[in-house]
Amino acid sequence: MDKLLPPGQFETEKWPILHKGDIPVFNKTYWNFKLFGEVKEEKILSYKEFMELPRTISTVNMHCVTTWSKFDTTFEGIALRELLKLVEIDEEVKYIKIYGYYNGDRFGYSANLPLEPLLGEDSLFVYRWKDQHHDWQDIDPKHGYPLRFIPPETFYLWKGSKWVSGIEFMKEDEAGFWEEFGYSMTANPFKEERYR
Ligand SMILES: Nc1nc2c(c(=O)[nH]1)N[C@H]1C(S)=C(S)[C@@H](COP(=O)(O)O)O[C@H]1N2
Ligand SMILES: [Mo]
Repeated sequence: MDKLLPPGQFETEKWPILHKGDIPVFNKTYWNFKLFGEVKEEKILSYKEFMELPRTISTVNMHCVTTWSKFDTTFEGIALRELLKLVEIDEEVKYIKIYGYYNGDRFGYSANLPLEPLLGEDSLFVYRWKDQHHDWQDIDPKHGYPLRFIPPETFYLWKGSKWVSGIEFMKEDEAGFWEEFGYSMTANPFKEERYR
């Protein structure tokens, strides 16, 4: 993976922890993931169904808007494009919102993203990772276990919802949790799109 530091960022080998609210308790029996919005039929996946989807391993760089960047973390997860095979989305869908927990509210956190750049191997719902200093291990609950999204490195890491609960498919772009507070809708670290 290229190690190109976006403007205003510094490299760290640690993996800092950043979120608002409590870390939710994972319950395999009740956990589910909802695909909804501009779809012909909504779909709800159990934990088992989600984890049976084809898996992808990819190495990515993470850029946090608080200025740290962590290069070359290898993740195992399920690519977003696998989920697109499970619903019939309206052809005018251009954006999505990826939801996650915020203080006990399953849909309390969200981040909006354009759909088209998320069709590659670097858009993953992840549960396992390794890097230069760590062997394969489950993602810690602090980082979003059982499942969190990691966006391509052309988006700041706040677009990577932890403790994910679903995807909403949208025709128009709509602000998520941090975007409502003035953070960028597009959030490209290489263009330093921090705020709007
Ligand atoms: N559910 C949820 N996901 C979240 C957040 C949050 O507050 N709640 N914070 C985001 C922010 S601002 C960042 S920078 C990354 C940090 O991920 P990390 O703690 O694994 O480094 O998670 C993102 N995902
Ligand atoms: Mo962040």
